[in-house]
Amino acid sequence: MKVKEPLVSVVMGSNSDWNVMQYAVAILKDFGLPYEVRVVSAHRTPDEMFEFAETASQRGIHCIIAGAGGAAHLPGMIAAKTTVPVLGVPVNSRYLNGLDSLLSIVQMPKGVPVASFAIGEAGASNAGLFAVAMLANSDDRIRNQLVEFRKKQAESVAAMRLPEV
Ligand code: RP5
Repeated sequence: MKVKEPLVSVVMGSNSDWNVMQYAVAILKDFGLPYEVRVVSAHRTPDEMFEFAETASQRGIHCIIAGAGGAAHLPGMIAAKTTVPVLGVPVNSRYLNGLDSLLSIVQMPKGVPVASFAIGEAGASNAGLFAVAMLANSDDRIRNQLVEFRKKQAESVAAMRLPEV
């Protein structure tokens, strides 16, 4: 889905992050939230990253979901250049399985926060749901959708059956 006025921005340091970040996008899509998706690299395209972060607020972006792997400085650097809330998703890295990404994102020094999520698919999906929850505060339609989503999850657990022992 591509719309003119996105409320949520999903950014990632490389197209290799898409395997994980697609789960955030899937949630935004399911809830019908207007979003945009792009690749912005903190170390390879720093000027574009600054421009993106500096203009996010005036473009009406309510929150930014930023995924990165390795020395995952993208969420923190974006947060340094905007007051729009940044939700950081640690992407599984090639050698340290995303532990490096997690620590890079979660260990922001005091003063410039980044909300940190779990490594990989769960983190990306939950970042999407967190964005939904933020927007639900001021939109009854979204809030009702979120309540329904939680209800369906609860029903799926209630319907779970275990093998006979
Ligand atoms: C980071 O480096 C990206 O977020 C990605 O997770 C990682 C590897 O990037 P590629 O070498 O796959 O482009 O900037």
